[in-house]
Parts: sequence; structure tokens; C-alpha cells
Amino acid sequence: MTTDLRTPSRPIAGTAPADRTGVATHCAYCGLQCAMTLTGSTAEDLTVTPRRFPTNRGGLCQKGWTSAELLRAPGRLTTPLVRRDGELAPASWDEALDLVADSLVRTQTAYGRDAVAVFGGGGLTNEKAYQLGKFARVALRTSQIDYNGRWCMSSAAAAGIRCFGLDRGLPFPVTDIGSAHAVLLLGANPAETMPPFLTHLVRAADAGGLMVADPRLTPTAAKALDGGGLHLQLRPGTDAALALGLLHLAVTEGYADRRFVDERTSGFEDVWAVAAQWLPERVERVTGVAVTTMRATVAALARARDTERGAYILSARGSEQHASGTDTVTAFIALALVLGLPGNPGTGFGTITGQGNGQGGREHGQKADQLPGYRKIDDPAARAHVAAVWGVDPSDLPGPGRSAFELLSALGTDGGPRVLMVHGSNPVVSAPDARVVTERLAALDLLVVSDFVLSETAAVADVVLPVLQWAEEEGTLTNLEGRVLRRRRALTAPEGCRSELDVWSDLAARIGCSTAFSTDPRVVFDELRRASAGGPADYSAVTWERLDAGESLHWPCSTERPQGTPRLFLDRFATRGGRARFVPVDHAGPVEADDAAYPLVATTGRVLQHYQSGAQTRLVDELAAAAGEMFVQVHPDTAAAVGLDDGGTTDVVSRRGRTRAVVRLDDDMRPDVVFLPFHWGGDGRANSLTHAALDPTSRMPEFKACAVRLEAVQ
Ligand SMILES: Nc1nc2c(c(=O)[nH]1)N[C@H]1C(S)=C(S)[C@@H](COP(=O)(O)OP(=O)(O)OC[C@H]3O[C@@H](n4cnc5c(=O)[nH]c(N)nc54)[C@H](O)[C@@H]3O)O[C@H]1N2
Ligand SMILES: Nc1nc2c(c(=O)[nH]1)N[C@H]1C(S)=C(S)[C@@H](COP(=O)(O)OP(=O)(O)OC[C@H]3O[C@@H](n4cnc5c(=O)[nH]c(N)nc54)[C@H](O)[C@@H]3O)O[C@H]1N2
Ligand code: SF4
Ligand SMILES: [Mo]
Repeated sequence: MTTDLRTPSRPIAGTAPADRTGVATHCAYCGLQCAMTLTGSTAEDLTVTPRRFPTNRGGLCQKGWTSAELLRAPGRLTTPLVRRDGELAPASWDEALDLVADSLVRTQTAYGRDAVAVFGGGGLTNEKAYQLGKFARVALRTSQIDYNGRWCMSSAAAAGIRCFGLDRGLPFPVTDIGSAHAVLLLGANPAETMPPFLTHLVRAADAGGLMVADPRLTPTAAKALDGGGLHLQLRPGTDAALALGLLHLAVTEGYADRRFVDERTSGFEDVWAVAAQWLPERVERVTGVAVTTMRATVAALARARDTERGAYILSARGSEQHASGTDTVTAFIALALVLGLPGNPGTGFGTITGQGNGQGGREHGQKADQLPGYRKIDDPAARAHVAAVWGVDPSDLPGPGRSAFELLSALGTDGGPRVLMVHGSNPVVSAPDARVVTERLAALDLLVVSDFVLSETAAVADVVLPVLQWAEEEGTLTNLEGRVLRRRRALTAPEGCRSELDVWSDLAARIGCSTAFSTDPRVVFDELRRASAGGPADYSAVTWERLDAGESLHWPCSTERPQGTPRLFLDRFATRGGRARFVPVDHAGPVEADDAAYPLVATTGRVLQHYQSGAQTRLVDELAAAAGEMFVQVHPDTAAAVGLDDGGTTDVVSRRGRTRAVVRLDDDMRPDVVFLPFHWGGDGRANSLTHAALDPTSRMPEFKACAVRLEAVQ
């Protein structure tokens, strides 16, 4: 596997907006939001050039390089589709919107407001995420809204709020990591999921201080080993035990920062009462990570801290996407606090946000329990503030709704929603226990999907609305470090496509809502600023003008802090008393036990070329060809035990379903673990296997561990 870090032959400097050489914008895909310049005026001749920017330093991954292909993909939707006699057929916008509006009104009249639900996405711009939340609460007046970020950042977010009082994935600029000599990555594979991020890990890798906790020897873990660093090859779902073991060693080997713990934290004794039980040998038995490796890990972090060479602990989905994800991240934050890393310059704890607007998307009200500015929907003061901005009575705002999986699994049930609108997600492929979700979608009275490609979810919809994609729209996104960026239009969308802001404005009017919904993203952003003012994620002093002038603005950015906040927590944490909290948690392990019938642990994740459900990247020929078919990564002994060889076809079978995949043998796999990417639908859908045990706090499903067996396919 290569990491494809081609550097531009002629880097383009500056962050200026459109000039004669092209339009300065950011990538269509992930949360690193690499900067690029788009040159050309039609989809056919548009070219991508990387642009120097702190997050990508002039680099792009293969997805970024080929992102213009998306704009000219033959599968691009340009006309609304309406299901007639079982088939999706072209329709006019008026027909499609009339049909949707009519169904919304009829359904809510007959079954109540919550009979209509909305499902959003972390790829939507800030303006769209905000407007979607407002559309749900003010036009539909439904509580039933949630989004795919629930499956992405929710456990990290819940732990951040619990321990620091605030959730911003990286509470420091990503470039700070670049000078560190020790970085511990927890279930993160940036060599494939954010290749340009590796430029920030070079110093640590070269110093022998890159350490990667991952059940697989990923390209990221290989990079660590190449530089003399460490690979902690744990069993999936044992991260909390690892965290408690590392914390135990940090204390017993004398690396705890007593002064920091005394002055800036609370609750250490409660955590120690649990961690004291996690003797290193016990942790080795549970995780499979050798005591010597654990000892070397804490020593490397402490050494880099003490010599002021920088030490960071970063988590990602591998450690978080479990039914105990919130507690696991809480345990790793406790480790970071014992070492005195958070809230100090040059050291820190962070989590790597995944989706393009995964950070902004979780702040502006798409989440079931949330109002804009990262406010809580059950907080009377928050309701009063936001209702005033929206010009409605606070008592008219609905309360909290169901979380993503709970929402999707209630569709079409007694008392559950009967109409669903999807904006920016493909749950038929990406939802846990996807067979159940697909059945629930089929039970709806009406499924309305807005997308620009016919995703697996759009393909089963009753109405499909063709909307704009990245380079055709204006807006803002907030990247993994809480920095607000401008997305700019490089070309006009094909005729027939409409902005989602237009869709919501039009539908609100058609269903008789008296509140006007602006269709101008700049006006929407100005309203978002007012709605966020005074909230935890305060954008009130961020303006498009300041962003267009090239200013670097990280939230909170308000009249009191007009320069923004690149580094949080330096003086105090965002808790009531200003201290970070140690919260006692214990190791729980995967919910589903393996047994004789299902003897292996399956874990899931990503490959370099495909993005998420693959709805977009499977349409880009270069990516599809390079990624090949759906596969399962297996140790040779494990494969041999069931008569499988490299390149053979297998069914991976769990208690819920089966997934067909080509066997890829890998000597470096743990024999008890198999890995599947989740980028394909149909027979190759990894989520036919996963289950939806949910984290009690974040409602994150257990994507990263389920029990399976392999069956050879003749
Ligand atoms: N190419 C590509 N890049 C992407 C995306 C994509 O779909 N494709 N998606 C974007 C998004 S939304 C996200 S959220 C990020 C995700 O970025 P990452 O978190 O880096 O991606 P994953 O592959 O989901 O998981 C990372 C690693 O976790 C390991 N892992 C599995 N189980 C466990 C476990 O129990 N414990 C530990 N410690 N590790 C485990 C896997 O082997 C995998 O290598 O990527 C973003 N970037
Ligand atoms: N087994 C397993 N399952 C997983 C994960 C895992 O690691 N393992 N990871 C989870 C994670 S972290 C995530 S983030 C989810 C992601 O999974 P999904 O929510 O399915 O994400 P995407 O594939 O990005 O789907 C986005 C869809 O929206 C469309 N789209 C993009 N931009 C826009 C827009 O602006 N408006 C509209 N209307 N549509 C748009 C795209 O064309 C695409 O069809 O998957 C989760 N599922
Ligand atoms: S790392 Fe992410 S933002 Fe950067 S080019 Fe690749 S997909 Fe795009
Ligand atoms: Mo994600």
C-alpha cells in the first residue's frame, strides 16, 4: 500500500480567494481540508492543484488529486427522480417538491410532528448544517433529527465534554504536532485516512517517538517501526485496558506530573482506585501488548515532555467506535492528564476529526440533543437565545430526539417516523447492522434523499433531489483543528441541480411555514453567527470577509476574542471550576463474545482510495481501479484453517449476516482478527456483519468489533 504524497512541482502560495490563476478552495472529502486551487471553468476542463496551507503543506492524497473527476462523473444526477410503478423516473422540481410537501403535511396532520424525520451529514457546510437543524425545528417542528457524525465523532466529543468541558477535536493547531518528538496514535491510520497529516508526524517518527496502537500493522504503524518507534498491536476493543495500564505505569514509574494534577485537575484519586488494579501483566494478558512495549510508550511520552520536545496523544475511530468508546477516550484523557499534557503549550491530547465538516457539522444543531453554538436543546437559556434569533416562541421548539441508529431503527414502526429526509449520508452502506436499517427504510411511507449521485440509499428512495456538490457552492467548513475555512464555487452546477438551501426554503413555504429560510449562504452564515453567540462554539466574530482576507480563525471567535482561539485550555479548562476532570472508568471490552461458531474478531475501517460508503469515490475510475474489490485482510494460518488462500473468495459470517470478500493474506495480522473496509454495498457490505450495541453516553455503535467466522466460497 502506498500513501501517495505527491508534492506539487510548483506550489502556489497564499490563501487568497479567486484570482486569475483559479479559485482557492479546499478538498471535497475529509476533515484535514487540504487546500487546493481549481482552475478552469467547466467540469470537463477543471484541474486541481494543491495549495500551501498549514494542514497539508502543499500535499494532497490521491482522493484530493482526483476530486475534480467527481464533478464530471457520468453518474451525476441532474434531474429530480420520483418512484412510479416501482421505478425511479425523471420528474420536474415542481412535481417532486409538491409530492414531498404534500406528504409532509399529510403525515404530520395524521400522525403528529415527530412522524417526519431528518438525517444529516458531517460533510454539509456549516451553513447547510445550521439551516437543516433550523428547518427541522422551525419548519417541520420535529424532534426527530440526527446525523452520521453520531457514528464518527460522538464518543470523542462526549469524553472531551466530560473531561475538558468542551469538545474541539484538536484544541491546538495541527502544526503544533509537527515539532513533537513523541506522538501516541490510538486507532488512527492517517497514512491512509489523511496522508498529508503524516508531514506533521515526521519529526516524531525520525526521533523514534511515533507509537501506534492498532490491531493491524498499518502503513502508519510501519512508519513508526521504520523510525524506531512502537507498534502496540492490541486486540480490538481492549483500548480502555491499555489506557489504564499505561496510566498505571506512568504513576508507578514516576512520570506523573504531580503539580499539574494538583493545580489543574480534579478527581485523580478516583481514577487511581481503578488504574491501580490494572497491573501491567494483567493488561498484557487482556490486550496482547507486551509490558516492555507499554513501559517504553510512557517513557517516550514523558521524556519528550521533560525535554520540551513535545508529546501528544491522539485518538481516532479505532479506539472510539465501540459501545464503550466514551469511557475509552475518557481513560486515555486520564493518561494524558497524569502526564500533564493537555492545556500546556507543546503537549496535548486531541482527537482526529474525520469528515470534511465533521467539526462544524457537530456544532450547529444537526444533532438530536443540540441547538446552534454547541448548545443543549434542553437548556432553557439556550432555547430562549436561539428561539429569539429564529423569531419563534421557545416553547415551540421541540425537545431532544432519537440518536442516529435509534432513529433509523424506529422508522416505520408504531410511533416511529413515517417520512425521512436524508441530506449527506448513505446509511444503506454505512449504518451498523445495515440489514435492519435497510428494512426500516423500506417500511417508510416516503423516503426523500438529496444527493448528487445515486447512492445505495438514493436508489431505494421514493424521491431523489439532485443537489450541488463542493465546487459548485459557496460556504464554510470547520476543519479538524476548529479553524473555519471558505469553500468556494469554481463552476456553475449543471442545469437541473439546486442548492439544498433552495430546497429547504421552497419546502418551508410549500408546507405553510411563516418563517423565511434564506437561500444565500452568506446570509445564513450571518444568522449562524448570531445563533452561536455566547455558546461554547462561538462564531460571532467570524465573517466571510475576514476569511476571504486570509485570516486564520479558530473558534471560539467572539467580540471578546476577535482573534479566535488556536489553542484552548492554556489558562483554564472549560469546566465550571476551570479544572480538567479525571473520571473513573473501567475496561469493558467488546459486547459480542467470540465462541466456537464465531471464533474471530472482525474489525472495520478504511483504505486510501475510497471515501466512506464509497458513493463518491467508486465513481472515480482511477480510485476504483487502484482500490480493487471488497477484501478481507487475514493471517495466513487463519485462512489456511478454513482452506482459503490469497485471492480466494470467502463469506465472512456474523450472527447478523454475511459479506463476500476476496482474501488478502497478511503475515502481520493477528491470527484472531480480520479486517474489512466498509466502502462497498450489496454482497460486499461490511455492515451486514456489524451490530448496533450503542455506547450509553454517546450512542456510538460498535463498528470496530464483532464475532465472525470465514467460510470458503467454491
Ligand atoms: N481514505 C479515507 N480517508 C478518510 C475516510 C475514508 O473513508 N477514507 N473517512 C474520513 C472519516 S469520516 C474518518 S472518521 C476518518 C477515520 O480515520 P481513522 O480512524 O484513521 O480510520 P479507520 O480506518 O476507521 O480506523 C483506524 C484504525 O483503527 C484500527 N482499529 C480497529 N479496531 C481497533 C481497536 O479496537 N482499537 C484500536 N486502537 N484500533 C483499532 C484499524 O485497524 C484502523 O487501522 O478518516 C477520514 N479520512
Ligand atoms: N463498518 C463501519 N461502518 C462505518 C464506519 C466504520 O469505520 N466502519 N465509519 C462510520 C463513520 S466514521 C462515518 S463518518 C460514516 C460515514 O458514512 P456515510 O454517512 O454514508 O457517509 P458518505 O459515504 O460520506 O455519504 C455521504 C453521501 O452524501 C452525499 N453528499 C456529500 N456531500 C453532500 C452534500 O453537501 N449534500 C447532500 N445532500 N449530499 C452530500 C455523497 O454523495 C454520499 O452519497 O460511516 C460510518 N460507518
Ligand atoms: S487528506 Fe483529506 S482533505 Fe486532504 S486531499 Fe486527501 S481526502 Fe482531501
Ligand atoms: Mo467519520
